[in-house]
Amino acid sequence: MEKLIITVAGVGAETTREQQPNLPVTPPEIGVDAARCAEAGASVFHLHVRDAAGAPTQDKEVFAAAIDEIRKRTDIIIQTSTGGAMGMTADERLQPLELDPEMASLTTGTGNFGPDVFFNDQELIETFYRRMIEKGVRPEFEIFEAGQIDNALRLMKKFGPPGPLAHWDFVLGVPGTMMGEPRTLTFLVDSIPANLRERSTWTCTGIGRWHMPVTMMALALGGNVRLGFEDNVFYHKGVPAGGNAQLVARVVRLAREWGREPATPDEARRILKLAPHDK
Ligand code: KMH
Ligand code: ZN
Repeated sequence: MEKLIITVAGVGAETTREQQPNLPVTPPEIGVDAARCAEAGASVFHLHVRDAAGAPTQDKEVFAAAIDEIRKRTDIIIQTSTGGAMGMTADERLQPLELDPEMASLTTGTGNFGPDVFFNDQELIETFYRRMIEKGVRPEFEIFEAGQIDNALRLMKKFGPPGPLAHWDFVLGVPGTMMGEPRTLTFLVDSIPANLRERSTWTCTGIGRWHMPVTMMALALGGNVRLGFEDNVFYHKGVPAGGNAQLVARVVRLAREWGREPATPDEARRILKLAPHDK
Protein backbone atom coordinates (compact mmCIF):
# COMPACT_ATOMS: atom_id res chain seq x y z
CA MET A 1 0.00 0.00 0.00
CA GLU A 2 1.04 3.61 -0.63
CA LYS A 3 2.04 5.68 2.35
CA LEU A 4 -0.85 7.33 4.18
CA ILE A 5 -1.68 10.96 3.42
CA ILE A 6 -3.13 12.64 6.50
CA THR A 7 -4.89 15.91 5.83
CA VAL A 8 -5.60 18.23 8.73
CA ALA A 9 -8.63 20.49 8.55
CA GLY A 10 -7.48 22.29 11.65
CA VAL A 11 -9.53 25.46 11.70
CA GLY A 12 -12.75 25.28 9.65
CA ALA A 13 -15.39 27.94 9.47
CA GLU A 14 -17.91 26.77 12.02
CA THR A 15 -15.92 25.50 15.04
CA THR A 16 -15.63 27.92 17.96
CA ARG A 17 -13.18 28.31 20.85
CA GLU A 18 -16.07 27.52 23.16
CA GLN A 19 -16.40 24.11 21.53
CA GLN A 20 -12.67 23.54 21.28
CA PRO A 21 -10.33 25.70 23.42
CA ASN A 22 -7.30 24.58 21.37
CA LEU A 23 -8.70 25.82 18.05
CA PRO A 24 -5.99 27.80 16.21
CA VAL A 25 -7.42 31.12 15.08
CA THR A 26 -4.74 33.74 14.38
CA PRO A 27 -2.18 33.26 11.56
CA PRO A 28 0.69 32.54 14.00
CA GLU A 29 -1.48 30.03 15.89
CA ILE A 30 -2.35 28.36 12.60
CA GLY A 31 1.34 28.25 11.61
CA VAL A 32 2.33 26.61 14.90
CA ASP A 33 -0.55 24.16 14.68
CA ALA A 34 0.29 23.14 11.09
CA ALA A 35 3.94 22.57 12.05
CA ARG A 36 2.95 20.40 15.02
CA CYS A 37 0.64 18.38 12.79
CA ALA A 38 3.37 17.90 10.18
CA GLU A 39 5.76 16.81 12.93
CA ALA A 40 3.15 14.28 14.07
CA GLY A 41 2.77 12.84 10.53
CA ALA A 42 0.37 15.04 8.55
CA SER A 43 1.21 16.02 4.99
CA VAL A 44 -1.66 18.33 3.89
CA PHE A 45 -3.26 21.27 5.73
CA HIS A 46 -6.79 22.21 4.59
CA LEU A 47 -6.80 25.90 5.39
CA HIS A 48 -9.58 28.19 6.56
CA VAL A 49 -8.81 31.50 8.23
CA ARG A 50 -10.52 33.83 10.69
CA ASP A 51 -10.70 37.61 11.03
CA ALA A 52 -9.53 39.54 14.08
CA ALA A 53 -12.84 38.78 15.83
CA GLY A 54 -12.46 35.04 15.15
CA ALA A 55 -15.18 34.97 12.44
CA PRO A 56 -14.59 33.03 9.20
CA THR A 57 -13.24 35.10 6.32
CA GLN A 58 -11.94 34.40 2.82
CA ASP A 59 -9.88 37.60 2.81
CA LYS A 60 -6.81 37.08 0.65
CA GLU A 61 -4.58 39.06 3.00
CA VAL A 62 -5.47 36.89 5.98
CA PHE A 63 -4.82 33.76 3.92
CA ALA A 64 -1.47 35.23 2.84
CA ALA A 65 -0.56 35.88 6.49
CA ALA A 66 -1.52 32.35 7.55
CA ILE A 67 0.36 30.79 4.62
CA ASP A 68 3.41 32.84 5.53
CA GLU A 69 3.24 31.62 9.15
CA ILE A 70 2.87 28.03 7.99
CA ARG A 71 5.72 28.30 5.51
CA LYS A 72 8.09 29.73 8.15
CA ARG A 73 7.77 26.43 9.96
CA THR A 74 6.89 23.55 7.64
CA ASP A 75 6.69 22.41 4.01
CA ILE A 76 3.26 20.80 4.56
CA ILE A 77 1.04 20.95 1.44
CA ILE A 78 -1.38 23.86 1.80
CA GLN A 79 -4.88 23.34 0.50
CA THR A 80 -6.94 26.52 0.73
CA SER A 81 -10.70 26.29 1.17
CA THR A 82 -13.02 27.64 -1.48
CA GLY A 83 -16.00 26.51 0.59
CA GLY A 84 -15.55 29.33 3.06
CA ALA A 85 -18.57 29.74 5.30
CA MET A 86 -22.29 29.70 4.77
CA GLY A 87 -23.66 32.75 3.00
CA MET A 88 -20.40 33.94 1.41
CA THR A 89 -20.50 34.99 -2.24
CA ALA A 90 -18.61 33.15 -4.97
CA ASP A 91 -16.21 36.07 -5.38
CA GLU A 92 -15.44 36.10 -1.67
CA ARG A 93 -14.82 32.37 -1.68
CA LEU A 94 -12.50 32.51 -4.69
CA GLN A 95 -10.01 34.94 -3.16
CA PRO A 96 -7.40 32.48 -1.83
CA LEU A 97 -6.88 31.10 -5.37
CA GLU A 98 -5.15 34.39 -6.20
CA LEU A 99 -2.31 33.21 -3.95
CA ASP A 100 -1.63 30.17 -6.18
CA PRO A 101 -1.92 27.49 -3.49
CA GLU A 102 -0.84 23.96 -4.38
CA MET A 103 -4.36 22.67 -3.78
CA ALA A 104 -7.85 23.98 -3.09
CA SER A 105 -11.11 22.36 -2.07
CA LEU A 106 -14.04 22.24 -4.49
CA THR A 107 -17.52 21.04 -3.59
CA THR A 108 -19.36 19.93 -6.71
CA GLY A 109 -22.96 20.42 -5.66
CA THR A 110 -25.39 22.02 -3.24
CA GLY A 111 -26.40 20.20 -0.08
CA ASN A 112 -27.91 20.49 3.34
CA PHE A 113 -25.40 21.36 6.04
CA GLY A 114 -27.04 21.00 9.43
CA PRO A 115 -29.72 23.68 9.55
CA ASP A 116 -28.16 25.52 6.59
CA VAL A 117 -27.69 24.97 2.86
CA PHE A 118 -24.17 24.86 1.43
CA PHE A 119 -24.82 26.51 -1.91
CA ASN A 120 -22.82 25.47 -4.98
CA ASP A 121 -24.83 25.84 -8.18
CA GLN A 122 -23.57 24.81 -11.59
CA GLU A 123 -22.28 28.24 -12.56
CA LEU A 124 -20.28 28.58 -9.34
CA ILE A 125 -18.81 25.09 -9.63
CA GLU A 126 -17.78 25.61 -13.25
CA THR A 127 -16.24 29.00 -12.48
CA PHE A 128 -14.26 27.59 -9.55
CA TYR A 129 -13.07 24.54 -11.50
CA ARG A 130 -12.00 26.56 -14.54
CA ARG A 131 -10.13 29.03 -12.36
CA MET A 132 -8.27 26.17 -10.65
CA ILE A 133 -7.38 24.52 -13.95
CA GLU A 134 -6.17 27.81 -15.48
CA LYS A 135 -3.99 28.48 -12.45
CA GLY A 136 -2.67 24.95 -12.06
CA VAL A 137 -4.22 24.61 -8.59
CA ARG A 138 -5.15 21.00 -7.87
CA PRO A 139 -8.77 20.67 -6.75
CA GLU A 140 -9.76 18.29 -4.00
CA PHE A 141 -13.31 17.27 -4.86
CA GLU A 142 -15.29 17.51 -1.61
CA ILE A 143 -18.05 14.95 -2.01
CA PHE A 144 -20.93 15.35 0.44
CA GLU A 145 -23.48 13.51 -1.73
CA ALA A 146 -23.02 10.77 -4.34
CA GLY A 147 -24.23 12.83 -7.31
CA GLN A 148 -21.37 15.25 -6.71
CA ILE A 149 -19.02 12.57 -8.09
CA ASP A 150 -20.98 12.55 -11.35
CA ASN A 151 -20.86 16.31 -11.41
CA ALA A 152 -17.07 16.29 -10.99
CA LEU A 153 -16.85 13.85 -13.90
CA ARG A 154 -18.97 16.26 -15.97
CA LEU A 155 -16.51 19.05 -15.16
CA MET A 156 -13.59 16.93 -16.32
CA LYS A 157 -15.39 16.08 -19.56
CA LYS A 158 -16.30 19.69 -20.27
CA PHE A 159 -13.13 21.48 -19.16
CA GLY A 160 -10.41 18.83 -19.11
CA PRO A 161 -8.67 16.89 -16.33
CA PRO A 162 -7.82 18.47 -12.97
CA GLY A 163 -4.11 17.63 -13.42
CA PRO A 164 -2.25 14.32 -13.66
CA LEU A 165 -4.69 12.84 -11.19
CA ALA A 166 -8.05 13.51 -9.57
CA HIS A 167 -8.12 13.76 -5.79
CA TRP A 168 -11.37 13.06 -3.94
CA ASP A 169 -12.51 13.62 -0.36
CA PHE A 170 -15.63 11.74 0.74
CA VAL A 171 -17.17 13.75 3.57
CA LEU A 172 -19.40 11.54 5.68
CA GLY A 173 -21.56 12.49 8.62
CA VAL A 174 -22.59 16.11 8.04
CA PRO A 175 -26.16 16.27 9.38
CA GLY A 176 -28.41 16.38 6.32
CA THR A 177 -26.08 14.43 4.01
CA MET A 178 -24.56 10.93 3.78
CA MET A 179 -23.53 9.18 7.00
CA GLY A 180 -20.37 7.11 7.42
CA GLU A 181 -21.68 3.58 6.91
CA PRO A 182 -19.26 1.10 5.29
CA ARG A 183 -21.69 0.51 2.39
CA THR A 184 -21.70 4.25 1.69
CA LEU A 185 -17.92 4.55 1.55
CA THR A 186 -17.49 1.47 -0.65
CA PHE A 187 -20.24 2.74 -2.97
CA LEU A 188 -18.47 6.09 -3.32
CA VAL A 189 -15.06 4.57 -3.97
CA ASP A 190 -16.61 2.20 -6.53
CA SER A 191 -18.36 5.16 -8.18
CA ILE A 192 -15.05 6.48 -9.51
CA PRO A 193 -15.06 4.99 -13.03
CA ALA A 194 -12.51 2.21 -13.54
CA ASN A 195 -10.59 4.16 -16.19
CA LEU A 196 -10.16 7.08 -13.80
CA ARG A 197 -9.41 5.05 -10.70
CA GLU A 198 -5.76 4.54 -11.53
CA ARG A 199 -5.49 8.31 -11.97
CA SER A 200 -7.27 9.04 -8.69
CA THR A 201 -6.42 9.28 -5.04
CA TRP A 202 -9.01 9.49 -2.32
CA THR A 203 -9.30 10.45 1.27
CA CYS A 204 -12.27 10.52 3.57
CA THR A 205 -13.57 12.63 6.39
CA GLY A 206 -15.77 11.41 9.21
CA ILE A 207 -17.63 14.27 10.82
CA GLY A 208 -18.16 14.25 14.59
CA ARG A 209 -18.91 10.77 15.90
CA TRP A 210 -18.03 9.33 12.48
CA HIS A 211 -14.38 10.33 12.77
CA MET A 212 -13.01 7.03 14.06
CA PRO A 213 -15.29 4.61 12.14
CA VAL A 214 -14.56 6.39 8.86
CA THR A 215 -10.82 6.55 9.64
CA MET A 216 -10.69 2.81 10.30
CA MET A 217 -12.59 2.11 7.07
CA ALA A 218 -10.21 4.30 5.08
CA LEU A 219 -7.22 2.45 6.50
CA ALA A 220 -8.83 -0.89 5.71
CA LEU A 221 -9.64 0.10 2.13
CA GLY A 222 -6.26 1.66 1.39
CA GLY A 223 -7.53 5.23 1.29
CA ASN A 224 -6.28 8.32 3.05
CA VAL A 225 -7.61 10.22 6.05
CA ARG A 226 -8.71 13.76 6.82
CA LEU A 227 -9.24 14.92 10.38
CA GLY A 228 -9.08 18.02 12.56
CA PHE A 229 -11.20 20.54 14.41
CA GLU A 230 -13.18 21.54 11.33
CA ASP A 231 -14.60 18.02 11.35
CA ASN A 232 -14.42 16.74 14.90
CA VAL A 233 -13.36 18.42 18.13
CA PHE A 234 -13.29 15.34 20.39
CA TYR A 235 -10.65 12.77 21.20
CA HIS A 236 -13.16 10.47 22.92
CA LYS A 237 -16.87 11.05 23.32
CA GLY A 238 -17.28 14.25 25.33
CA VAL A 239 -13.51 14.71 25.75
CA PRO A 240 -12.10 17.58 23.65
CA ALA A 241 -8.85 16.76 21.85
CA GLY A 242 -5.70 18.41 23.22
CA GLY A 243 -4.80 19.68 19.74
CA ASN A 244 -5.06 18.76 16.08
CA ALA A 245 -1.67 17.05 16.37
CA GLN A 246 -3.05 14.69 19.00
CA LEU A 247 -5.64 13.48 16.48
CA VAL A 248 -2.90 13.06 13.87
CA ALA A 249 -0.71 11.09 16.28
CA ARG A 250 -3.51 8.61 17.02
CA VAL A 251 -4.06 7.88 13.33
CA VAL A 252 -0.31 7.50 12.79
CA ARG A 253 -0.18 4.89 15.58
CA LEU A 254 -3.12 3.00 14.11
CA ALA A 255 -1.72 3.12 10.59
CA ARG A 256 1.68 1.86 11.73
CA GLU A 257 0.02 -1.06 13.48
CA TRP A 258 -1.52 -1.72 10.08
CA GLY A 259 1.91 -1.60 8.44
CA ARG A 260 1.33 1.75 6.81
CA GLU A 261 3.69 4.67 7.31
CA PRO A 262 2.50 8.27 7.10
CA ALA A 263 3.66 10.18 4.02
CA THR A 264 5.88 13.20 4.52
CA PRO A 265 4.76 16.32 2.62
CA ASP A 266 7.24 15.58 -0.17
CA GLU A 267 6.11 11.95 -0.37
CA ALA A 268 2.52 13.17 -0.53
CA ARG A 269 3.47 15.52 -3.38
CA ARG A 270 4.87 12.52 -5.24
CA ILE A 271 1.76 10.41 -4.58
CA LEU A 272 -0.56 13.26 -5.58
CA LYS A 273 1.65 14.11 -8.58
CA LEU A 274 2.03 17.69 -7.45
CA ALA A 275 5.10 19.68 -8.46
CA PRO A 276 8.00 19.32 -6.00
CA HIS A 277 8.00 22.01 -3.35
CA ASP A 278 10.70 24.57 -3.96
CA LYS A 279 12.23 25.24 -0.62
N1 KMH B 1 -17.60 25.51 5.76
C1 KMH B 1 -18.43 24.70 4.93
C2 KMH B 1 -19.67 25.44 4.55
C3 KMH B 1 -14.56 23.55 2.05
O1 KMH B 1 -13.75 23.99 2.82
O2 KMH B 1 -14.35 23.48 0.85
C4 KMH B 1 -17.79 24.21 3.70
C5 KMH B 1 -16.40 23.78 3.75
C6 KMH B 1 -15.92 23.09 2.52
O3 KMH B 1 -15.68 23.94 4.70
ZN1 ZN C 1 -13.29 23.34 4.83
